[in-house]
Amino acid sequence: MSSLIPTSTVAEHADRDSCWIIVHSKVYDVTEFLDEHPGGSKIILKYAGKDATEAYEPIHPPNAILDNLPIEKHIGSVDPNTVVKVVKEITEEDKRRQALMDARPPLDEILNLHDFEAPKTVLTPKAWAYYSSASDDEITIRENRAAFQRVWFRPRILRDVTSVDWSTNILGCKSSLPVYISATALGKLGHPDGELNLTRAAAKHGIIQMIPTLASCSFDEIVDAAQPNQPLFLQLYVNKDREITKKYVQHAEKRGVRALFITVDAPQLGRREKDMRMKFVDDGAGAKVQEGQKDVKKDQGVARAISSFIDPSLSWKDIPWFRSITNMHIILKGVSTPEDAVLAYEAGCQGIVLSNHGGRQLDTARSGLENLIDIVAALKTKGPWPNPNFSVFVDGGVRRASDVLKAIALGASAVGIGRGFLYAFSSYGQEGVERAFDILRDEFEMNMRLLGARNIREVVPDMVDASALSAHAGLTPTDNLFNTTYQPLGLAQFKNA
Ligand code: 173
Repeated sequence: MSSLIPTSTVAEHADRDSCWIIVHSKVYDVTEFLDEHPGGSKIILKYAGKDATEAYEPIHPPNAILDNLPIEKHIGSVDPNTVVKVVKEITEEDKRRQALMDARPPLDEILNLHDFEAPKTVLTPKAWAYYSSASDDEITIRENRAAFQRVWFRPRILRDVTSVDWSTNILGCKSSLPVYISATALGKLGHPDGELNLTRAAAKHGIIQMIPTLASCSFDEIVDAAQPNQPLFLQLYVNKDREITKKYVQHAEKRGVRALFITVDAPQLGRREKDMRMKFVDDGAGAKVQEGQKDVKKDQGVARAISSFIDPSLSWKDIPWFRSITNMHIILKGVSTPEDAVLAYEAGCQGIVLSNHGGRQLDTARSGLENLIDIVAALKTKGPWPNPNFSVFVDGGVRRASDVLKAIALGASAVGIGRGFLYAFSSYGQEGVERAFDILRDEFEMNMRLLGARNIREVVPDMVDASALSAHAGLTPTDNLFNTTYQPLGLAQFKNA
């Protein structure tokens, strides 16, 4: 074993000519990486010769260094007891956020999933920009909500709805709601416990969590926090190095993950301008441009900065390879057309998620809800319906049990919610997520009674009128709660504004 490096030695490498940093007691020589760093060199240089763990952790997946820094630059370890934590100075912004945190609405006054966005300002501006942003003009993220409002209920009456049951089965796993937690990256941007808030809340409430490839917590930390036999799914970004992907997938299967959701709508990440602008402000990038530096990656935002490993060459030809490396269910996440839905079915997948990635990828892509109609019609021509071997999920814009019931009536097996739960734990930790589940449960009870459906199987196509769903122009009532929480895009900022 190599000997420990004194922190005084690390401190000698504290500038652009020789820059070492400490992360989780490991020492890295990042001198040559400085100009490669997607977040710019300035932020690394701030920690040159020092411990950067606190700044690193919330915005990097756990293996970011392993994936990006050649092994010979991993210099060694320091004795954790000797590391002087760089005490982050408390800024005015931190104080403002703490005051807001103290004044958050009490949890029992949070009555719906939109309410979790009311305290959005407790998030750092960077977190809010990353989580809330969507691509280009953010038309699709808003359409995801609006689409639900173009479907109307046709409730049935006098059906003895004394007892109603909204539990279901998702890919062979019991679920207390017809809802699963969809994958969202970088949970520690919102809360120090990151994705573990979801894992713990899901365990208590019988909900299934989809673990993101780019979680802030490591895959094993999340699985370790789960209860024995707690069902978990895995969202997969496919690495250009297929050996890495193979190892990751097989490890997940060994650890009991039940289904693999391969993201297929992100060969390149969308331009999320709120996120990109935040980067501009944070790094003082405007000033750097004036200094004549050409650090082209600095305006890419958090997500783009960490997504360069994703393989844009992924194709239908790869599906048999996935089948050959795992026995988990394979679901394609991000399908939008009947053509691709049928190809997925014929390729032997076990399901698809009709998703536009929360409006973060191709802007003006249609909503998953709207696509559901044509896709179900196409699948009906190919096999039994409902098909016990092929599930159709929808995500995007779901905030209410009524939204979920509309998707189920139109043929979805279950529905994914990403941001709703992300905001719940960002503002209130695990308790927030549990509150979100309770709220949904209440909404399911009421809506199913009023709809005349005693269980999920009784939520049928005749219970909705979707005739307006494909009308993209026309009057849709204003969704007041969503409009209050929705933050409009801003224009370019003047310097020193
Ligand atoms: O939507 C996203 O932000 C996302 O999927 C992602 C992809 C790569 C890196 C980080 C997040």
